[in-house]
Amino acid sequence: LLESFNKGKILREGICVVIVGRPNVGKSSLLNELTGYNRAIVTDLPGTTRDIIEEYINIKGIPVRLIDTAGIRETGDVVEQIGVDMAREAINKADLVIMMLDFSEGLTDEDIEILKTKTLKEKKMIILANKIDLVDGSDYDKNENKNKNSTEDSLPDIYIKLKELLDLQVSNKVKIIKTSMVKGIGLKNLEDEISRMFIGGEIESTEDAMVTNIRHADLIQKTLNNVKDAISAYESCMPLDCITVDIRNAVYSLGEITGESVSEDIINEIFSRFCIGK
Ligand SMILES: Nc1nc2c(ncn2[C@@H]2O[C@H](COP(=O)(O)OP(=O)(O)OP(=O)(O)O)[C@@H](O)[C@H]2O)c(=O)[nH]1
Ligand SMILES: [Mg+2]
Repeated sequence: LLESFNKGKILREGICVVIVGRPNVGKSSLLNELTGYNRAIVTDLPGTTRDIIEEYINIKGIPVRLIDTAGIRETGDVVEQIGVDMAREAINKADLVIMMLDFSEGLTDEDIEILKTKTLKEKKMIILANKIDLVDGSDYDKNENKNKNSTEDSLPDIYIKLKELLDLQVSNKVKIIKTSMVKGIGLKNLEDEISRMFIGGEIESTEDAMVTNIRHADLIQKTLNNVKDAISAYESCMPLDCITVDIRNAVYSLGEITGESVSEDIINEIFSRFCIGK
């Protein structure tokens, strides 16, 4: 029950997903694909997005605050520079960073600069190798279905370079997915991966109960501790009176969750059977 709390918190409060990358890789196209309409301006001019664009969407039951950012690069343009600073700042509030690359151009120095961003290291990250449709002879369609979760095989060069860049521990946390925004490839994989990362896959409607309230989670933890204390007191042959204190606390904690005030009468009733004083 307690384990369901994290999942419950995510389903209730949602997560913040920030899309970053150098200009023109397809970040705004991703935002548009995920929201289902042309929310952001998309052009073939690098530096199109200059502001932060936010939309609320739902990914497999998870409420997602999706943030599209300005392409990160060195720029002399004052307005664009403000956008780039905002993009870097947005990383701080992300629960998940989607780092987008243009696969047809490989891993560039600008990509590497972004990947070296300090704040990125502490974040959960998915790397999207986008524009897979532009790559010659790529049998991406077949691969996506056949090789649903393992995209590394088909991205050897980028993957090896990325492994070098990100230390091993981080690279284990990082997933690479091939995508094409113009052909709508890889979006399902992306959604599956997000749901796997945060709630461990599908939401099961058959789950008995789910704790979504932090006070309840605390009270369940308290109850568990009290019960464990009672058991260890019993095992170490403590007097029954001592065990009673722990059990009574456990009952009180549970009562606070259900809203039932556990009256002295109930306590008396329970403990009279043990023939001990309360
Ligand atoms: N062939 C191909 N073109 C794509 C793909 N995704 C995006 N594009 C094109 O790439 C160009 C840039 O797309 P955007 O979505 O504006 O890129 P961005 O990363 O938001 O760019 P900035 O806002 O400048 O940082 C547009 O012409 C898109 O149509 C893709 O998967 N394949
Ligand atoms: Mg954009």
